[in-house]
Order: sequence, then C-alpha cells, then structure tokens
Amino acid sequence: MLIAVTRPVSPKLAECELTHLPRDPIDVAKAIADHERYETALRLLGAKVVRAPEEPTLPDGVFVEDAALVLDEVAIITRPGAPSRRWEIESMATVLSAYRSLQRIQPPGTLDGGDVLVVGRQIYVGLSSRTNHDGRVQLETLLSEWGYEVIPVPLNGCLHLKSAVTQVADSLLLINARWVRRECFGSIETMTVAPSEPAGANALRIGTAVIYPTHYPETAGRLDRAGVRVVPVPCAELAKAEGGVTCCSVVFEAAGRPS
Ligand code: CIR
Repeated sequence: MLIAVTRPVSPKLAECELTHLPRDPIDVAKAIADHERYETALRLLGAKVVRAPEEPTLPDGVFVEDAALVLDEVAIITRPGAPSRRWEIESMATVLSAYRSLQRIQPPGTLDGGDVLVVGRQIYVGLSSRTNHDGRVQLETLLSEWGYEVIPVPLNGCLHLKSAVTQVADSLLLINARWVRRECFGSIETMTVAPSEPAGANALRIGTAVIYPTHYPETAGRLDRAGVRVVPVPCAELAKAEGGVTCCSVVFEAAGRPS
C-alpha cells in the first residue's frame, strides 16, 4: 500500500521561512482548502493519506518532505538547515517509525529532504543553503550499505534541488536548466519548464501521473504532450511560502524492504 504522510497547514503559515521570495500576504484559509484538495489528489492516485500531528506553532510544518527521506530499506530523519524547522522532525520520526527503522542526520550536518532527488539507486543531493557538506557525507555513509550512490549537485538561484528538477516518468526529468545543469544527471532525458514558469519544475510523481500546480499551465501542457498524466492542484498560497507539490508529502510503499 502506498502511504503519503502529510501535515495540516499551520495557522502561522504566513510566518514561514523565505529565501528567494518577498513576503506576500498569505490567505491561510485558502491554503488549508488547497491542501485538502492536494490530499484528495493523493487519494485519487491510490495513496493512503496519513496525517502527522498538527504543529500549529510551526509555520513551515506542512512541508513535511524536508524532515525525512524514506527509502525501501530505511527512513532518514533529517536535520533541516533552517533552525526554526528542526522542531518538525520528532513528530515525523514518530509517524515513520511505524514503517521503517530510522537513522538520523546528526549535528553539525544539515540536510533538507527537498534537496534529495532519488532516481533508482542514484541519490542526487542539492548543494543548497539548507544542506551542508557534512549532511551530504552523513547521508552517503548511512546509505552505502544498500548500494546507493550519492551525487552532489550544484544549484544556482533556487531554494532546493527539487525546486529545479524532479522525475516525471521512468526516464524523464522536468528541469529548470538555469537553476541546475542537465549534465549533472547523466544520460537520463530532460524536459525543460516553460521559460515564463521558472518555478515549474516541481512535480510530484505518483505511479504514471504527476500532481502538478494549476498555476503553471504552459509547463503542464508540455508534460501532457510528453505523455505524462497531469493531475492539477491549486497551490498558489503554499507557493507564496516557497512550497511546492513535492514538499507537502512523503510518499512510500508501506511494506518497504526490511534490511
Ligand atoms: C522553507 O523555506 O523552509 C519553507 N518556507 C518552504 C519549504 C519548501 N520545501 C521544499 O521545497 N521541500
């Protein structure tokens, strides 16, 4: 069974961390409604939505992706680069301990899940302002016993690696080539976002479909023409908090592969 861990939107969302965007007023009620539609899309695609406990005092708590990386063999509890976000990890650890054994990124390492793109046994890690060298090396050490290759990827001008690139089909990446170089990903095919939609590379793949923001219609058209089924969700309010569609869930097979 496919599990998608989410967390309700905090009433303090408007106090979120911001790195690349100016602070714009956020309509929290609309963000909550959009988030519920996102959960509905997850269910439509066959996932069982498991809500982590509400964390009303943590503005960025809805962006659960940054707190954990779940692989078949293990879950890695991260240590987010923004100190305000480190309070989010314990409740995620509690939820994920029902499905996997846990390992943790330890100080002084930092790692945000948004910087981790898993493509088969290749794990690309963005060298962002949130993920440091120590965090990446710890991840490499933790995963070496299962034969994963951890590959560092330089970024330019975006928050996380998955702001710049995500996987949308077995051998297709959706990419903003201004923020990350295509050559970093070897021979796998890449499709670029529409130039007018630089933040459009963040798509959440579930099976053969992607959950994708309604506010990037040109890139959605490109995905559609490439044969990728697009399930549109409104998420403009969460985007004002620099969140995308991958950020709002951690998706994995319940059974995993016990080590
Ligand atoms: C932050 O800056 O940490 C949040 N406001 C947004 C996090 C988005 N997460 C993600 O892209 N994985």
